[in-house]
Parts: sequence; structure tokens; C-alpha cells
Amino acid sequence: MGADLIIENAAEIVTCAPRAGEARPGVLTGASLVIEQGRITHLGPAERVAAELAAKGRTPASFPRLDAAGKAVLPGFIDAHTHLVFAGDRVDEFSRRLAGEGYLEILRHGGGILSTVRATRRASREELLRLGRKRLDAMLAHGVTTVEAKSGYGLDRDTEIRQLEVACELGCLHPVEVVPTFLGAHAVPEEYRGRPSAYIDFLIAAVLPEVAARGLARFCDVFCETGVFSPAEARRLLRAAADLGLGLKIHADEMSPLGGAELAAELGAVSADHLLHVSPAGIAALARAGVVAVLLPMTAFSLREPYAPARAILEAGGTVALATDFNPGSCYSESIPLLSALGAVALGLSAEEIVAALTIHAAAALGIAGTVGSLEVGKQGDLVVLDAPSYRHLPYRLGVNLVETVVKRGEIVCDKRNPGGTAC
Ligand code: IZC
Ligand code: ZN
Repeated sequence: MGADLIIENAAEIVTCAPRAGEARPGVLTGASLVIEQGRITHLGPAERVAAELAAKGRTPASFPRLDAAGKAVLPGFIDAHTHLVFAGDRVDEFSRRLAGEGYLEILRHGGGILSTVRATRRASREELLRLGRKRLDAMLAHGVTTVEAKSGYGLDRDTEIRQLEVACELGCLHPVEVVPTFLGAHAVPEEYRGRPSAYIDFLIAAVLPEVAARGLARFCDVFCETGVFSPAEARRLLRAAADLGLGLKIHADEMSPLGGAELAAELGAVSADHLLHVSPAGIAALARAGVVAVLLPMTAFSLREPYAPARAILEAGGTVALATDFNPGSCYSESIPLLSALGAVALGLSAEEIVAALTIHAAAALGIAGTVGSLEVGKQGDLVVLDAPSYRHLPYRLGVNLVETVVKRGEIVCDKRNPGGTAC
């Protein structure tokens, strides 16, 4: 499935193609990009692309055309860490946190994640679909073409499965592609209060096998945190998930240095996420094991926690992706602009590092860098056009959404150029 399209005249096409030893994201000027049936078939100097098309008996004019004069074209953004499917909100918790209460303290008293669990258990499949669709619309308007979506607001068999089914269905209904992750170990539910290990047993025996057998999730994740799940409990669950063929992710060292990064490296996880309190040994282990560090600086901002040591991770040879952590508690935002700005100002990343962190490295964090995350012949035609002449404007225009047009598999799925466009 997919459409045909030619993109011409762009001020720059930022490929984000991985190139050994190069910090630059691969910037082409005077280039055209051709998508046929959803895949990129030609990319390079406009004259060369025209000649390649002529050799196939086609002309540039025979394609639907997107004129990107004066604009930067980038791979579609990939949001590699979200809690997309939930009901209710936590506006009261936000006020309480502003007044000084701690995130984990609120959770310990049955609020936080557990309040979203109560709302999500009550919600119908239709309601979750309606809410999810609206959120994907907002993400698409920010240039997101692929999103990871975690369960973790059911904490029982039926609701966890329902969340994953809804995530899969949303991916079919909506232009934004959805990669589902099983996060049954997001918190200890009321029914298992004080018995986290017994709850892990339950997940391993009664939920994980069905999730794997039905292909409802690509990854298994766990909130490895003081007062939630210990590294030993996380290890047990993740080993069981790996045995069933799932990829692994960890909410690691978010509020305390528990050794989540070391565990991710030990288990060969595809990513370790958060890492606000990662240890020097953890940083070295991630780089050695090739685990992608998914950093979520909007969460650190919202929780008023210190930021993850992005520069130290890069200097150690690690790979950094940036994601929103969209969720109703610690970070209720799908804002790629705010994320980019914090990437620059709070984490000290360059515009080049930010663009790579939102595209090719985010794809690596989802194990899909072979098909998306960069503009290269053979890859999916997923891209954004910015209302700006260079990718460098992305973090520079603090908190402002520069995305003008979004293309998914060659189809224009969001177009803000004129009121008659595909509004999104
Ligand atoms: O609902 O609070 N950190 N999980 C772990 C979250 C934040 C999401 C939430
Ligand atoms: Zn999270």
C-alpha cells in the first residue's frame, strides 16, 4: 500500500542516513525525492532523478508533486516512548506536584498511575479508540509518522489486552503507524498491594503468553523503580518476555539509580528509557551493549528532576533518541517542538543530534531502522516538510510547531499550506 509523489525544489533534504563517523545528518540541496507505491525509489540531484525516471519511461511531471521551495524536508518523526491509550486525566495530581508532593509519594497513596488504571478499566473499547484517535491526530500535526504505544493502565488481563488491541487497531485506522509495547509491569495494582513479585508471577503465567501468541506487542517494558518493581523482578519478567520472542525495554533509573541501565545492557534490551539518574557504569554498559538511550526531557522538566546526562552518554559512544513520554501523569504533552527545545537547551544536544534523535535513532529504539527513520532509496516514504529553510530551526523556534506538511507512505496526510489542504 502507498502512493506516488515527487518532492522538488526543497531548500534542503535532510536524509538522516547513518554514515560512519559523520555528525552531520546528511543534507542534500538541489535534490528531488521520488516515492512510488509508498517507498522511496529515487533521491538525489534533480537532473539525475529526472534521468533515472526517463530511463523508466516516466517524467517528474507524471507524479503528484509537492513543491518544497524554501523549506526543509526531514524524515517523519518517530515518537519512541508514549503511553498513548488511557482514559481520564490527572490534572489534580499536577496541582499537587506543583504544591510540593512527590510523584512516587502520590503513587504510594493509590493515586498517580493507579488513578489512570481506575479510569481506563472503566472505559469502553470505543472510548479508548476515540481518545487515541484524537491524540494521534495531534501527534501527526507535529510531524510524527510512527509512535510507540505502551499498555500499563489495565494491570489486569482483560484491560491490558484491551489497551494493546486498541493500540493495534489505531495503527490500522490512522495514518500514524503504531508500535505496541506491553507494560503490564507499570505499577503494582491494588489487588496485589505489597506483593509485587506475585504480580510478576501473574503476568508471566496469565498475560504475557497471550500477548506474545497473538502478536499484540512487539516489546515488553517494565517500570523498574524504588517502590514499584525491583531489578530482580524486572529481570524475571523480561527474561520470560524474551523467551517468548518479545523485544525488551526498561523504564530505567528515572527517579533513583537502581541499575536499570546495567540491567538493560545485561539483557540486550533494545532501549533503556529516562536515565535521569543513570550511573557512570550504566552509561558505559549501554554503549558497550548497543542499547539505545531514549531520553524524555519533557518529563524531567514536568517533574522538576535533573536532566539525563545526554552528553556523557554520547561521549561514551552511546546512541541517544528523544521521545515525548506522552502520558496523563508525568508528561501530558505530544509537543515535538518543546522536546526539541529542551533537547538543545537542557540536554546540550546540537540541532544535528536532535534531528537524528527524533528519526533514525528513534527508529533504532523500536527496531525498525531498516524501514523508517531516514530518507533513503528503499525506505518507506514518511517525511515532514518544515515551514523553515533548515532543520536547524527546529530547536531554535522554541516551542513552535514548524511542521507544514506530513507525508506517510507517499500520501499527504496533513497539509497546513492552505485552508483547502488536508487539515490536521
Ligand atoms: O502515568 O505516570 N513514569 N510511568 C512511569 C509514567 C511515568 C506514566 C504515568
Ligand atoms: Zn514511560
